[in-house]
Amino acid sequence: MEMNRVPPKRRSWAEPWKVKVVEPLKTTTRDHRRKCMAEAGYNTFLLRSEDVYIDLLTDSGTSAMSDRQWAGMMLGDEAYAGSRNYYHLQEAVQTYYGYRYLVPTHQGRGAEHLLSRILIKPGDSVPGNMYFTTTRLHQELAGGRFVDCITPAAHDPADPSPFKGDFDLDALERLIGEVGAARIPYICVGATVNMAGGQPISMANMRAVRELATRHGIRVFLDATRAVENAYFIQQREPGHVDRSVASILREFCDLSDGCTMSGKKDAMVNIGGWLAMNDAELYQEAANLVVVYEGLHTYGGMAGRDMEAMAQGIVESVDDDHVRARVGQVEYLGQKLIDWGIPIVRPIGGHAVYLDAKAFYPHLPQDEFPAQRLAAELYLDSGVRAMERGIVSAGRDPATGDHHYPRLELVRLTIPRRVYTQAHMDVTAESVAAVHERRHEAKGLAMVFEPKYLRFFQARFESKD
Ligand code: PLI
Repeated sequence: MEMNRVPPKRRSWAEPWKVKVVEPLKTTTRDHRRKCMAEAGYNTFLLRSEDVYIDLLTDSGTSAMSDRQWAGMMLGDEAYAGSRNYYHLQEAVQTYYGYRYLVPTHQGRGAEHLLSRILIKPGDSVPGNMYFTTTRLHQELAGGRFVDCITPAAHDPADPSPFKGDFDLDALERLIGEVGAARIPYICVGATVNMAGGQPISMANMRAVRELATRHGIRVFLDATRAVENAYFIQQREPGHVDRSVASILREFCDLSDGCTMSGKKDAMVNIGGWLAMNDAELYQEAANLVVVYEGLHTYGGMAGRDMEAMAQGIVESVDDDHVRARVGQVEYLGQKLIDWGIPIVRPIGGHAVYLDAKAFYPHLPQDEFPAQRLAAELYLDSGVRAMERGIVSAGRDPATGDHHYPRLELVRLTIPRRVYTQAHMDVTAESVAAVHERRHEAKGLAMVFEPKYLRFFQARFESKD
């Protein structure tokens, strides 16, 4: 007899794009992966990508460009000076981010370098809502000291607060009281906060930071790398914003800052590019002069004309509500699956990645035996899925004492590139994480046998303790 099927109440969303070009993936054997991992010194950054099946190392420069972005590549005006594409990019930044002046750079850290060199004097303190690796290094290389002023909730992977990227305003006030506003060149606001698990900062908190900064005469600079995803979380979670577009939230958010550094390789979905932007004319003059020394002329800053065109188009696409919903929705899909299976991840689920809690996976491993580094290696060995350590190795050493920083968060990041993988890839990834979780009691620690001086996580090598 025919069953009377009732359609499900829940209505699914689907990606607002269809596939036009595909890139074949290769599967590998466990034996091959074991050899590759040993050669890579247990560091997923040192694997060859052709030995990787599903690449969740990063969402940086790895997203899929649209047909319109690729068409833009053909419109590259490769003039040394005054390229038409520069003016398109300037217009996109002014429209969607709202800053008056634009200095293109080859990627985000190029912008961080310029900003740090211009604003930071030796002995200065730079408060932020948790460190980011390259950002803090450039602050330190300029003679500054990064001071973490993020809300304490950010350090607890199980805390479900909706805005774990918020500043602890008391900590910020305390710092100003201790060192004086004159020794704080700017407040560095990350949105979303990568090292906290892709967690957003609320509009209300950003507004409070702005007010506090204005009161003390301090600048506010945004790390806008994933500010679109941050705007989406504000729309979804913060009262009063649900009926607004992501684009209008982004604009209001950026208007609370004096400028930004930006890696275009994330939200803006290009393979390379970034920028520094600001509203202050004098600061712009300095940056436009310094960029010539380190990146290229102020109308290309290390980018080809075609890359600027692709980025201008990518910005327009990035703020589309359907796009952001599907993008963050895919991350949510993977994260929810892992939560349902009892696997410890950072809560709430982040915007660009799901973060496995390696301390909870491997409580038998001390942090200086690199549990997250081991977990990322185990995942690759199991299935060829590549993830990234975001724990003690990424945190590096305290320049004052030379000791490891011991971050409370010891994480492995499963980072989802935009418009690249399907729901089936998420299923395969989740099943591999579950298999590694089942074998968690067998995991052994690692010893670091090579440690580069700067940003050691990229190139450090390890040996297994078994
Ligand atoms: O990789 P860059 O130089 O284009 O951007 C540096 C950078 C700055 N801020 C933030 C929040 C980042 O996430 C960032 C780069 N992130 C990378 C490469 C990542 O894998 O997360």
